Amino acid sequence: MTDLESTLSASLAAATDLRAWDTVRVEYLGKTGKLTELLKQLGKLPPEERRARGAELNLVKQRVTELIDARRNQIEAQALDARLAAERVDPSLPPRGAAPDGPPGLIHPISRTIEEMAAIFGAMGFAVGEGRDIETDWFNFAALNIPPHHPARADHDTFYLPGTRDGRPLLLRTQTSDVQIISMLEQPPPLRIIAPGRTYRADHDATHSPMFHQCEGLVIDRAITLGHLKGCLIDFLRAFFGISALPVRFRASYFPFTEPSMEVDIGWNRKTGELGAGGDWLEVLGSGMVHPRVLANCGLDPREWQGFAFGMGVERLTMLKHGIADLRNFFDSDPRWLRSYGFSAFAPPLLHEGVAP
Ligand code: 2U9
Repeated sequence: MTDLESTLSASLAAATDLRAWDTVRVEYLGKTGKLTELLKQLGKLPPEERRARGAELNLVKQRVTELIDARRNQIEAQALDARLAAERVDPSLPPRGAAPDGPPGLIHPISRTIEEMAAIFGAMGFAVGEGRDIETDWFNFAALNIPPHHPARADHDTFYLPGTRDGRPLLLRTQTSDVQIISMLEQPPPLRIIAPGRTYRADHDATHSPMFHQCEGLVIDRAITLGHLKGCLIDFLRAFFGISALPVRFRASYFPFTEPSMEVDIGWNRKTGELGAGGDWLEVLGSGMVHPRVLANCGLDPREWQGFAFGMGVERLTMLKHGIADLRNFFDSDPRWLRSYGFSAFAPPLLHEGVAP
């Protein structure tokens, strides 16, 4: 090791942050740095000495660069360790202001259902997408082939907001379909996404809340058929309700954004409310093959790409799964209710048995 390298090592050891490190780097490798100056001297040597000295200095330069780079990595790693130690989060701590021996916080059943949906569809290769609660009428209606005079567009059903974006009226989204529209516009197919999130409709009674949650889904690929739709939703419903032989029925319906469209029912017993058997049918979600006009609106050629879509109400599925009778409970923020219907943050894994690989 040359003298230059030993003094460099000492200076680097003394540099404990990136600013000090950079000063040392410039002192050696900068335009007028120690090593740069030595290299400049080469030209003044007689040709026969220049070769040997040049080779020697190149090796020194290589080692100096290695020492300097290694110290940078070390400083960065130490800084990261310090940050990780300082920012450690202990999720088992009671919330600030709560009695230290008070009850722990619980996961709201709506959040839990969304996590379960993400886990089940995630196992089938779906990603979770996010959109915007405030949308324009193009993303919420026009792109979805919902015509200008469709009743859903009326302001007694939809919350319109003052102002415009891109010259189009603003509203609170009535479905999470903006997520799929954005994905189709921004990402090349194939696509598999679910879109859980808040939605809004001008409706308020025992079974309707002006803000509620939906989870929609979309698959776009070549040669996607109704068979894929049925297999996917049957697997989802059986996994979600944890009933491996849950009867599932597809019933023809109509939505402007899918053709054909189908409502999906599960078997239950109307008298006892028990799911899975009993000879009665209960509607749980809507679905269909994406309308060619919706694909074209998002820049996809319907002769090349097909897909299926579905939509479900998160509150409704949560009420059915856990026997919750009144929708309003979800939004009352009553800790006594949450203590009996909430989920521990440390609850066991989200996946039920029986999700198709
Ligand atoms: C794109 C194309 C098609 C999503 C779909 C439904 C059927 C449906 C309701 C269920 C209960 C909403 O919460 S609810 O009131 N939804 O019946 N939704 S197909 O179709 C799409 C979505 C995005 C681009």
